[in-house]
Amino acid sequence: MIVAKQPGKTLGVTISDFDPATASAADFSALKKIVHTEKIAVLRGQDLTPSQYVELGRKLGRVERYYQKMYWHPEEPDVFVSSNVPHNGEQIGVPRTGKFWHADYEFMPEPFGLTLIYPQVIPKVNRGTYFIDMGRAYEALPQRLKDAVAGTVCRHSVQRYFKIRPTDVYRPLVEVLADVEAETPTVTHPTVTVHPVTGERILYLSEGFALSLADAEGNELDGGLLRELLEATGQTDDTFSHPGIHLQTFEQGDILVWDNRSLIHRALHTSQPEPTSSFRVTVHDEHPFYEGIRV
Ligand code: 7UC
Ligand code: FE
Repeated sequence: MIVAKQPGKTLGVTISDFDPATASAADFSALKKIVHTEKIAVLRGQDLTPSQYVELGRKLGRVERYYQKMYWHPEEPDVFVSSNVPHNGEQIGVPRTGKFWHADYEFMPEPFGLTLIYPQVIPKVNRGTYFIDMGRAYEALPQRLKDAVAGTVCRHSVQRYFKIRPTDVYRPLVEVLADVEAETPTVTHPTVTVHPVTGERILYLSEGFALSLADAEGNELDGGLLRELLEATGQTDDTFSHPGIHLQTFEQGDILVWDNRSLIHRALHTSQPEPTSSFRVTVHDEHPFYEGIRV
């Protein structure tokens, strides 16, 4: 495999010769290893149909289909569609997804290790996705904050970024919120998780989905600590100039594969509306999401 660092970037590599149709089992393992260590692999020059794309996901592990139908690709339910570009004259998937810091499925009991994004229609002005490596972010915390989070847990929910469904029109928000809590009850994960492959400690929380921290006995901690952690890791920086923030750009034919255990991400803010569409496939690899996870 031809693997190259990205000039001027501290995160991610590009792979210019990965052909999913001919890659061996050893190549798929090597790719996963690269994702676990380099955090982002950009597979260049890809030209896959939605079903070939899902096939690529299956070569990496067990594909997780998004729990809400309104995101599904009409022909391939294992493809999550983020799009504001009509498909055969109709809305396909959901527009403006992920415009907040999060890890995918952070609000679920068992998140998946790998996220793949295959941009289809790429904006000309605002292209790219922001990432923060929360393993490095943990490492960089002052000792005082490392001590404060030791042994704590974090509660996560999709509630603030749940997208109103067409069937929610005219319903009271309180009922929609009750639906969200019934379908995706608030989950608890350790605030600091251990990566099953690299052994890194990761500060597993985001501005979008983290609700609160609690001590080992389940007593909720003062909200100030969560606020401080979000700030220290760059998640409250609306100029996106915090040193921990990495902007990953892409071109037509790129597929991004990233480590959803270590990275949080956020769709780029678009100053003007532009056509944009991307296909996502998500995969559980052969390792637990974090060491000691109860499944
Ligand atoms: O519409 C969205 O921003 C999707 C988000 C609520 N969930 C994506 C995920 O995989 O966690
Ligand atoms: Fe996402």
